[in-house]
Amino acid sequence: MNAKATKTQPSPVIDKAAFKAAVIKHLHCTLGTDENKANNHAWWKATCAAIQEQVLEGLRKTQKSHYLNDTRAVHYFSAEFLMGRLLSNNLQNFGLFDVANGALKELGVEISDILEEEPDMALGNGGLGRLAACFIDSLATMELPAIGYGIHYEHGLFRQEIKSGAQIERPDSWRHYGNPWEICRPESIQEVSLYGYVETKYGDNGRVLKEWHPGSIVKGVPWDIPIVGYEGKTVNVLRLWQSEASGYFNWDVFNAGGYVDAQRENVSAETISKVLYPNDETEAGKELRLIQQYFFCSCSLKDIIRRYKRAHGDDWSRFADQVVIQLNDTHPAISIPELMRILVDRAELGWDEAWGICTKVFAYTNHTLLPEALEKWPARMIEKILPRHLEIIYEINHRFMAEVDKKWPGDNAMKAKLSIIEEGNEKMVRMGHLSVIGSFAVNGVAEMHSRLVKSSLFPEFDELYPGKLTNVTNGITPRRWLKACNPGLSKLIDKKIGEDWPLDLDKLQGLAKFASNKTFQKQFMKVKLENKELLAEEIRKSLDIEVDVNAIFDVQIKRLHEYKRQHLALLNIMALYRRILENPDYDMHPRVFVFGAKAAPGYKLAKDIIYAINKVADKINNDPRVNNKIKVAFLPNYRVSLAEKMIPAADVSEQISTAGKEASGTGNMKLALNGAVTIGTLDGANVEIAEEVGDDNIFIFGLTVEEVNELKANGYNPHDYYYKDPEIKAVLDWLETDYFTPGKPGALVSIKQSLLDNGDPYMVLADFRAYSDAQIAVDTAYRDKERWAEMAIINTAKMGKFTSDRSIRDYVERVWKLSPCKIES
Ligand code: BZD
Repeated sequence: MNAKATKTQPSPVIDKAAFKAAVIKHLHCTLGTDENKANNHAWWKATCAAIQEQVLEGLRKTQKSHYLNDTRAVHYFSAEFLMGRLLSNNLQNFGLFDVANGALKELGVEISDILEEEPDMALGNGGLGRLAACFIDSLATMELPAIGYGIHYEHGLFRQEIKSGAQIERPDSWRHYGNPWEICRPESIQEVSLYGYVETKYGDNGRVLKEWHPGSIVKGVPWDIPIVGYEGKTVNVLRLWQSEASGYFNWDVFNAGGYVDAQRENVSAETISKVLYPNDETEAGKELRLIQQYFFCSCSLKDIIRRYKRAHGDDWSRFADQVVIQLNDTHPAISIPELMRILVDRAELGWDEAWGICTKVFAYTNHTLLPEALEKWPARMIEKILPRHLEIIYEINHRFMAEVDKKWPGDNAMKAKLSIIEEGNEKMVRMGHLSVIGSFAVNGVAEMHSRLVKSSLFPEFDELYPGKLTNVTNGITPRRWLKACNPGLSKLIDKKIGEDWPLDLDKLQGLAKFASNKTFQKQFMKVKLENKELLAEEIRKSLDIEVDVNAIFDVQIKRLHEYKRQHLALLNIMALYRRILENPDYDMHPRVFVFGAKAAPGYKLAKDIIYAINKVADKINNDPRVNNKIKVAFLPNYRVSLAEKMIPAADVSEQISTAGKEASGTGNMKLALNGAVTIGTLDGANVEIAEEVGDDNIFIFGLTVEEVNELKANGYNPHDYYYKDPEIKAVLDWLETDYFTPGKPGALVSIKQSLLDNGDPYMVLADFRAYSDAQIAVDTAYRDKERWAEMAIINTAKMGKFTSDRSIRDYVERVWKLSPCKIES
């Protein structure tokens, strides 16, 4: 099987004149305006409508080919898809970007202006959601039959405003003026049951039958977003479910008594898909969140089964041959008991047959080891919302406990450890255990992470199910994250090595031999400089800060979390500032520290860190003594479309998480691909990036996982570092004064407290000196312009491994066993 796509630049399906005519037609007939009246928003919509004609044609052909070939397909279940904008991507993938650009120019419209009109589809928090978006791009590009299933949130991740330095959350209304890409499919509405009770009956042959009498039923309305593969041949679908009231109310349940109060507490149908939960890496345990999960899983499974039955009727024997479902973390894990319910209670299959199917259908990806992020639901909550599912979970667990007993006879501690049910004050259902038990494959997202999944998260499962736990290192789509976002560099690469690298990223290797070529270095760094000029303009517009484009652009973009250690970067900035104040001749190359980060609204310390970065920025940016050696820019509302502007302009990529905490990271790959040099710890995929680029082209510092564990085991005391290192002490003490927050002493003290009184859980102080020294090494390296250019080029050249096409190829070979399907025209 060769799922690796091969060809080069897509050839345009229509020419400039035809595209121009299509835009005008839609301006007139779809939007009811004309060339004289149209504003940028109308031009944007008309352009989308023009390309959507091609998109829908591709979609129809793809669906027909998949149907006629009765293809096995992967169903990517994810509560999040962080899609960003689609217009530029769709134009690129059809090879129509230049055509559209030319057509719009003739109409007096700048394409860059209208691209800015598109609201981001921010239906995700961060890496996990963006990974899903990159994966569906690769799946379509590689002509693999695939559907993404998720939730049609009315409000995506909140919009971040910064007021007096602090994060304010505002609602995101991405569909407020209509979304030109999505297609509503009322013909495929599904119904989802909630609440109620389970009745036990006995069938003719004494078989126990369970009937769930739901308390309420909601409708799931599917919205399809076409996903255009590069070259525009396969157009797959992302199907997102929106909840609606069905009008069903079970008077039976109501009259059964005792339900009056319970019903009053029930969530209303429309709220289910109202808003994306903004917490990453913490589990909130909210009822609505569980309902969201069940809602989209149940709709999606029913949709899959409907499609399967159309081809195979009631013959379940081929279901697992046709269907594989990838669970993006445990958020869709409730699918496992839901499929069991459908098979056992509805299709009336025996338990063993049903379980046999189930465990051939599901595969699970783990994205975190952080204990607070591992999902657990109170059994009582599941019982209230999904009473039948709790019974099924107990039955799965009962049978699993028998397996455990066979392997470790009489070992009750082992049973308690591996059980799906965590006993305690309140019984909890461990969704990770359920996912491992109910899946045929489990993967981590980078070599090191997968090793830790095996050795510290699920070691006994690895023993019990040898070969089930595996690795698939994450990847990113080079179409969005180089070709589209960095046209200058893309064109330079095209000229140097040809145009087929977006489909075969290993081709970038071909740049390595030019890494020491002075002319190529100049060309490469000229593109970088132009990208820095664009970002400088963005910083000026957004923050009214002037930055020097000859400074080092040092970029840290990711969710704000203690383990990602934005505060380590902040402490170093403060230390540099202090060095300059103590010695005005302190020798450093000017540097602009650029941040982008959202904090979960309830994560106090994360918000305090944002506030601190902004307050320190205010002070430093306006202090003439700094003499422009340091600028700090916190760009508000970090999102996909902002990342597309920041990444091409980065010289330095900050990947400084505590070793063992970042499962993979994907921003690290995007930045390196665009020629940024990484300063990072040996964590997540940084390890693999270092392997690819070589030790001379990356700045690795800090404790290793083993050292972190050893230091913890021996009793880590951050005070040791505070008292031994005068600079650490001075910088932490500074946070307690009102130097950065005039008139408000103590406004930044929570950071100091977390690092001293709270034991510095992520070992910021232990890594500070190594980090600060590594930053001096970066500074020195940057001053050697040629050496730096060589490093930057090598970084781009060696990122072939991190295309999401390679990740998908790994999934196809190790997990999904899928074949591509050619689309007949
Ligand atoms: O997943 C991230 C990890 O932190 C990264 O290391 C990794 O690269 C990516 C992709 O594998 N995890 C998340 O992004 N997690 C969430 O966004 C999330 C969302 C809701 C609930 C829990 C976690």
